[in-house]
Amino acid sequence: MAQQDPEELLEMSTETRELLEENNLRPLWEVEDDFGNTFGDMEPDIWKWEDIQASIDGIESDVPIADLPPGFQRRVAVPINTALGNAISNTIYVGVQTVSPGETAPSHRHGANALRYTINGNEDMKTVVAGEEFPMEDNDLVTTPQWEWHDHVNDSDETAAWLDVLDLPLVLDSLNRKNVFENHELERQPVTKTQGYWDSQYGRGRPADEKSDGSIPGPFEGNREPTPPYRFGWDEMEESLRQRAENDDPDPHDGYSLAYVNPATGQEPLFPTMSFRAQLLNEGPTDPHFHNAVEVYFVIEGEGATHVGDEALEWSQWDIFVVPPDEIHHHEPDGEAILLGMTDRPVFEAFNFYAEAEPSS
Ligand code: 1HN
Repeated sequence: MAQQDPEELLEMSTETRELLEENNLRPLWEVEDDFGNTFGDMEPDIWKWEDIQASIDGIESDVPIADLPPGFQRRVAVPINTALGNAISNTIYVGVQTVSPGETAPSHRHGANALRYTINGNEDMKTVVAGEEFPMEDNDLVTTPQWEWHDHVNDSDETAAWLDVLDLPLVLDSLNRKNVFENHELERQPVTKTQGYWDSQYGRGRPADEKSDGSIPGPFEGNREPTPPYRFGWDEMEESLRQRAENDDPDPHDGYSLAYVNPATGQEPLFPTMSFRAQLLNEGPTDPHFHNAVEVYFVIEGEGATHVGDEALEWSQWDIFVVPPDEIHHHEPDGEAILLGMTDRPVFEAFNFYAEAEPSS
């Protein structure tokens, strides 16, 4: 970044320069492009499921969760964008986690927002969030909002695998804060709600009891995060996607796209920091565009390629890939495909800083 141009150095007397240096001051023209840490340019990249699978199988057979160092016990393979060195992007983290039959990933809570997107699940694999057991069936998405206790309990006879998504690099790297963290005193938090409780608070029917002062209480009775604990069952999401494909016009860039809305607001984004969409692509290539937000994709089903600049990321089921900011990209499904699209766009929108455009041809 900002190199010190000898001519710029000439603009100040040695005396002035020393004076500034002694007082920890610098002239703006020497720092204007370099106000702090910068990340290397993120590269487009893809992690193929067969490689991820081999890796998670390997660590599953080598490392029982109980053998992980106390403190933070999760068995996860984490895609690393080599240009960054610690995660897939500088805002969104993804990892692939496994829990073997009979294992528990112990209860803890933290400041970062998280969600699970189930790859290999079943009704006896449960992620317990805020007192409720949420079954993790294939393609279900379950939120773990900030500071809610969560543990993962596999009462089935099959290994479960899912995608973890957190806004962790945003907290740790971009904002340079700690992910405030606490372990529960118990391995499994007490289950204090019946299954479906959080849906009774945030689903289509909601508490309506009037209080003595005439007001109707808000549904949220736990911590006051902006996003509730919630399970988006895949059956309903897929049905809505198919309805869109039957009746609506596709978006030129995203195909038939369905937002996971925040149940508290009925709108995107699901978290203040991350937005999620299921995208059905079945009408040939999408139109190229670019934007300043990052996009991370997980392939729910189908095959195809996403062209990013000069590169073609060729994907099939359960691959994970990343489209860096400002890169011109478009999708080219081979027949029908469904992608889970994840983006930090809400962070840009909060600053009124989001921009997208189509390339001038
Ligand atoms: C976490 O809490 C989980 O609860 C998974 O399953 C991955 C990565 C970084 C920090 C916290 C989980 C995580 C994580």
